[in-house]
Amino acid sequence: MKRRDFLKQAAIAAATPLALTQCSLLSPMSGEKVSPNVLLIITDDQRWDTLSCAGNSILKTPSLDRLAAEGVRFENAFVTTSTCAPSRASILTGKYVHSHGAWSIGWPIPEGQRSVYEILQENGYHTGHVGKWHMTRARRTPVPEADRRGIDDWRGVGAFLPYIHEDGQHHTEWEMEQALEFLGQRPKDRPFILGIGFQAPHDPLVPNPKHEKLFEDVVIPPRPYAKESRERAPEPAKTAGGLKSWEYKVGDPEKYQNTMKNYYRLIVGMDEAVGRILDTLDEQGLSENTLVIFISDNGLFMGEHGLAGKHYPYEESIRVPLIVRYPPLTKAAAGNVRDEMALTIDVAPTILETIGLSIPEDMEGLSLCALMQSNAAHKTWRRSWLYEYACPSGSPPMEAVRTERWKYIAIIPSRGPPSSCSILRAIHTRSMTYRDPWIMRARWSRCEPSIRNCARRRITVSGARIPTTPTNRGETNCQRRKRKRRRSLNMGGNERSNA
Ligand SMILES: [Ca+2]
Repeated sequence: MKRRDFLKQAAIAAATPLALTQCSLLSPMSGEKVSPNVLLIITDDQRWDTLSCAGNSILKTPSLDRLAAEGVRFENAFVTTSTCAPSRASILTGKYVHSHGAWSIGWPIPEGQRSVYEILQENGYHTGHVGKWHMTRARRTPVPEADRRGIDDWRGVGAFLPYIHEDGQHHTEWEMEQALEFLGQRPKDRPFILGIGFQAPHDPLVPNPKHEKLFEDVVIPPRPYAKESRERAPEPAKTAGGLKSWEYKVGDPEKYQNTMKNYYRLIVGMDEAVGRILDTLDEQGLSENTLVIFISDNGLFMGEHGLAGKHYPYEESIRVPLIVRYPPLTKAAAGNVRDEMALTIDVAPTILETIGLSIPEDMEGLSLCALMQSNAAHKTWRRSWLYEYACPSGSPPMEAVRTERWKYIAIIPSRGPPSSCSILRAIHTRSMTYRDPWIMRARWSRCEPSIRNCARRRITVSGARIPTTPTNRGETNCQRRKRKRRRSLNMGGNERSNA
């Protein structure tokens, strides 16, 4: 067998789902295997740094901290497209946007693409969805049945509802009640998947009145958003729409304080709702056999880079919280924080592998199961990935490639069909053809100069060094990698420079 064929087969074997015996619990009554349930929580526009367990010293998120302590948190989690519907479609299909084809907000998942709900439904699962969907042209309700891809118990909203309902109830509490009702009413003889699309903390920032006094006496530290940084914003973001958004949200210190505090208050409300749902899983005896995944559909700028939205592939916009808990897999690694790059497209493969179903060949994400089970470093995990954006929203089409240390951003000068965003994609996806990371790495090393050259031909290019950020252990990612390397070599002092 040729080395290339051997490596490819080895890679396929590595991607084979775990044996059911590893993932499933045995029923105490019958002794039979019990299929895992799935709870998929997606928040809206939540930055990665808005968890107390991720180092935020102002915002307290005890429920999500608990989930992280009992599961595994990915501190380098990213969206492959930073806007609502395309990102959610990537979460549900396990594919980049150029593959699933839902390029813009309000676009349904195209026919021929399957959501993870549909796959589980075909395998006997009871499926439910609560809250924001957005992969439909319906803004509120009703959502056409054809757009509810694989949902038995629909409690969804097209896109947005007012945060304060006519009866005075806050939308986050309504979403929580719907989730609790689903858990109470589900058929007890079948496994379930429940998706919750919390609208919080998306605009307009209207918190629950009971949280209005929170952070009153706190001054949120200013971010690097001084007026002059507005001048350094990418040219397309200096249009009237971009300026209006920036002025409205963070245009002066008072606006910045109001924006941040209401954003935090909405997250507090969401965290409380998550706590109630986790408690209900406990009460119903479901926690041990339920895979819980918590992620956001994109991050958000709060003035950084002169921006106050998303779309652009800078870290604030693409980096999101990601926590996974499934006790049969994560118990041995509970509380662990992984620094491998995890993506939205990894969610669906992770669900399928946890359940013991085959991952379809055309899914482009990787299952996170291997990273959930131990503290051991994963030597063959992805070292790069592709970012894509081509949504008619006022921001230009963009592509980026992020490696562990660098990012290449191409802002395409003229608006055009998605096919115009093709150069980085063509190079990167060609290198992704092989799941074998060693082959990919070899190809990638040859591709990097090409990407640089392609990118330089575009109108706006930045090759940005990825900033090292303090982790919740008080050390930077760079220091952490060095510590792990020293530990693996068991010989302190091997501090090869990362510069
Ligand atoms: Ca969003």
